[in-house]
Amino acid sequence: MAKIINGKEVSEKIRLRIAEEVKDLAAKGIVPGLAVILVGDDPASQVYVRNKKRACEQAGIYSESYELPGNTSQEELLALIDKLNNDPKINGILAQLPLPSHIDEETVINRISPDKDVDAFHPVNVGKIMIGNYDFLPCTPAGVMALLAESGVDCAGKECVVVGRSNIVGKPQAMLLLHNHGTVTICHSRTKNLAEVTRRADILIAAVGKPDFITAEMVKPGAVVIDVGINRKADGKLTGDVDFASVEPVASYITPVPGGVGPMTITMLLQNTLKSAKKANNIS
Ligand code: L34
Repeated sequence: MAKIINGKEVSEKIRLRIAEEVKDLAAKGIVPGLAVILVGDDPASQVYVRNKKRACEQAGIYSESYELPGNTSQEELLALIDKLNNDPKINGILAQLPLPSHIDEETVINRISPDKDVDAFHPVNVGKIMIGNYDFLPCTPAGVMALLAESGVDCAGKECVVVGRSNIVGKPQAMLLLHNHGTVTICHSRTKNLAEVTRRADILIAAVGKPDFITAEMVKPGAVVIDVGINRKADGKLTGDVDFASVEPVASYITPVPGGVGPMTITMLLQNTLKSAKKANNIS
């Protein structure tokens, strides 16, 4: 029987600390500000953006949200980003992904000022993470590291296997595990004998985007299993990349979906926005 890592509970704890710091800043006349841009009406993105707005409110962070129609042009979106880059009320800018197919995500990410890039997707911030001297950590991988730390799981010397190689999760996740002294393997769709590799993992991170992809046979008994996936089944229910029912009895720790990594992604966004506001005001 695995211990369930409760991402909601860990999130609440960290968000209280953030709210305290925001209050201290407010006493100095500083209010951190986040702008969230959503283009189109993808229902999942709408839920995530709503959760982000609510989390800002609860933490005392000022937020603006721009819900733009699906036919918004790239030029219009870039013009909005330029405006927000120059707005002193705004410390963080986030363009919710995925963007509609007529908009080039890389162009949009590159346009956000690295100083306000609270997603840490801009090449300048990605490069800083590679070197290990960063301002912002990407929210989802940072959320995973915070869950591990809060659960008392030490990565040093451990076999860490990341399944998935996206720019948003897999690649930066591997780098953060490496910074924490893990021995890191990244698996992907061309990996041979995947189950053999995942079975080596002391810490297994699933970020594939395929429902219930990681099954018990792929998990070493006693492994720590972190499920980054969030998939919607036909009946509308959420499920992760891990087949929770079969893996839970094998693992030592496991995160649920929902209520695992998802809330932590938002918590790390609040943390980055706070950090950005402090940096803009020369507060360490
Ligand atoms: N730019 N795009 C940008 N930054 C991000 O950090 C994201 N991501 C991912 C998608 N696109 C992005 C998110 O915000 C995924 N993501 C995200 C955020 C919040 C939640 C899940 C994914 C979340 O709140 N999850 C809840 C359940 C929500 C529900 O009911 O659908 C949970 O408990 O997992």
